[in-house]
Amino acid sequence: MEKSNPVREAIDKVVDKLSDHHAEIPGRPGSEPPTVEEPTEPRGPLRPKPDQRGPDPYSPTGQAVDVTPEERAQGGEYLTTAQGLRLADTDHSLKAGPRGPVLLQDHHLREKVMHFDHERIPERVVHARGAAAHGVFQSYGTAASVTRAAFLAKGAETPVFVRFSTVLGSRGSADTVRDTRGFATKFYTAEGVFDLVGNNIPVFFIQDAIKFPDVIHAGKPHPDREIPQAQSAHDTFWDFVSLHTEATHHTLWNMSDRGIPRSYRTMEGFGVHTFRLVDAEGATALVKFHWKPKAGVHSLVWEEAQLIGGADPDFHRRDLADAIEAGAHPQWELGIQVFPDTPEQTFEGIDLLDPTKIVPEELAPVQPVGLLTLNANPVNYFAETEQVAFHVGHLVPGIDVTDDPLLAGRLFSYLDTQITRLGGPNFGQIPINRTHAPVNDMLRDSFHQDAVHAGVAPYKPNSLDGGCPFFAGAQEGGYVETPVQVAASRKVREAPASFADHFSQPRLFWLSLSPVEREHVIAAYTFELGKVYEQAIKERNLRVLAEIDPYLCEQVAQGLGLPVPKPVNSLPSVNPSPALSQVGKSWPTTGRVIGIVADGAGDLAAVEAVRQAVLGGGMVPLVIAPTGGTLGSGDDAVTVQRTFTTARSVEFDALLLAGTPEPGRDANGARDAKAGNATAARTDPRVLLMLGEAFRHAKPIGGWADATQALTAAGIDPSAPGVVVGDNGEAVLEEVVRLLGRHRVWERFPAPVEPV
Ligand code: HDE
Repeated sequence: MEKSNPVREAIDKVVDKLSDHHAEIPGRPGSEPPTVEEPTEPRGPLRPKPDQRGPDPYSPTGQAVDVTPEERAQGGEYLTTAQGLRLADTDHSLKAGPRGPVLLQDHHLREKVMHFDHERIPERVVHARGAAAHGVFQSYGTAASVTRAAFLAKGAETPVFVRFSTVLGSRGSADTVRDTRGFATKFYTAEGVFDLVGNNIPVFFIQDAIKFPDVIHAGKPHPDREIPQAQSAHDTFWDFVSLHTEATHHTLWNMSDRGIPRSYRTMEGFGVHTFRLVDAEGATALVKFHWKPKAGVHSLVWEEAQLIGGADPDFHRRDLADAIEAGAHPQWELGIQVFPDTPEQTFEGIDLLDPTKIVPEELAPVQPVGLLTLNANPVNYFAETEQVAFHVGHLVPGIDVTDDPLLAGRLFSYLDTQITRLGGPNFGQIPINRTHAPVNDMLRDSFHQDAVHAGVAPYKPNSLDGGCPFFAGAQEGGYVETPVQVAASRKVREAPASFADHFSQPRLFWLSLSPVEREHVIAAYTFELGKVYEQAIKERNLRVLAEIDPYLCEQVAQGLGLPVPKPVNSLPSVNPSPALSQVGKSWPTTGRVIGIVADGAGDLAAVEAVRQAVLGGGMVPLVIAPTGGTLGSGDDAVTVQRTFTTARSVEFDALLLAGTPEPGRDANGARDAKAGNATAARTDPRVLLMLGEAFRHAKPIGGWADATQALTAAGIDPSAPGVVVGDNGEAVLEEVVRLLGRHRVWERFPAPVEPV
């Protein structure tokens, strides 16, 4: 009789739970190899995966519509035309004889090709490449003292749709480029849609919306050859940012590790502008919005980002979808920094209307107000991720805008751009954009009008529709603009004097980084400016760096082989904000990916125990073996997810090496020719490459039994920091997971030589 083992039982429970999700996903841990039969007769569509929930079906006027899952997906037994006519053939055009000319009367042919010809819509002019997910926002109620927004009341739960994006690249570009990331959230609140359209960097390149076309024209590829794609490492970008020095702060963030996030799940988000909150009595406060990832703020290293750009250009998109599918639902806390709404609109001397400035958290703590959980992947990329339209002007009672001149321009742009992108003013009727609040507007007609409006008087005042619809005051949940005082002044094209400070906050950011992060900044500037052709542009950028920090400037100048310029101004005196550094903290490891290199002759029971322990810890184990299929056979067989050919180190947050007890012997110590071969397989150049990269990228590496052999063959000192070798796989895993909590083995990066 089998002995009961409580640990084993606990693990089995987790695996069972995960298997529910994985059961239908070929090759995922815990899944059975699927058997897809060749269909021979009509049958219903495949059941949607549990997490494939479509957007909630609402009619254009807000009523819930009852739609079966089959109706939402491609469904039904027979192929039809768009008019519902059943079709007998879609493989051949109608012809006058098998070799004869095609007949114009073939409606199916004309309809099919016509529709295909128009499948594409213009991509977003910025933020074209993105990935999105559905989720829920649960309010803590802590913001209720400063805002009357219903979705921020205690216990409120609001459906959301979040789209992450890169800014510069086109829709088909790679995910891991150095760039700012968009973090846009649509809250389907009971009072109407609220959109928080933010970025993963808390400041922006420009202070006034009128400069947006300039900065984007400079950042996009060169107009003649349309290169480079999705990167800032080129002349026009560096030309602009060195001449328009209000861009310095944002550019410095881009050159820091923030410009290459590990995952969308490990990014912070920022509303950037200051917003105005209004409570039930009409009292106001100024706020900045922050998203704080529960998984911590983590980045790639530059070489890793570049390798992934080739090996898996969809890395971030895949990571988000996989995590959600596996049940490791990403979470962020929404937080607010609250400032008194004074006539000056400054806090501790910082101009709150200047979107190139942050307020350090040490001066104004970020107060958590609710929890965002992403729990469902889109069903259809085009219908949801591509067609979603965010707008900073989608506000709800209790949230209002300020006079930030960048925000003002955005209020125009986000409506305007949809006319070209989504083909007309009715984009709010597209399912993903529909509010969950009842709609009763007097907007009529135009392209893509879905509604059949009843009533004869879409105007006010009217008597023919009984005077309907009526107005709602604040008491009825109406949106009433805050009657803030507007300063009487002359009409000018000018910025306030405080906007002229372009260097104090870049220096603040620089000083807040750990030595390792500063070295990464230096390497990034050296790389990017190294790609610039014009000497004058490089020199001008060095002059900008001289205003931030002499060491930064010197190091980059040295890398470029150029003289070090002297600063024009004395260095601003600022206090660092330790909250801005990503190094030195420990974080949960849920959802992180652990590669396990194994082969047929190793101790498969140990491999399976480690695999289960990784799963039990809420992480994703991927077994990497010489070939696909399974390792071993029968009940003990371990499913292989990656082969030496398909795996690359960059896919994993940590790497484990399952050793063979002794080269040339099997798990029981008996001589075994196959075991000897297996050891050779683990010194395969592809495995050594994987180990070398994982080591260089400062990832935790673990191994047991004879794993030292492969480590040595890869040129890795088994006693180096973050390399864990032992006899027992599970004990090795425990230590590796502890190291992974710090994200990287920071000690492994070359020690900086910065003078104190
Ligand atoms: Fe945007 N921005 N932006 N932006 N932005 C767009 O809107 C614009 C700015 C941001 O996933 C566009 O629907 C202007 C700041 C995100 O669909 C467009 C200015 C911040 C997204 C537009 C800014 C953002 C956009 C393109 C200067 C961070 C993607 C397609 C005044 C706070 C949303 C679209 C998504 C998208 C204009 C500056 C974030 C053209 C004129 C600052 C996350 O309307």
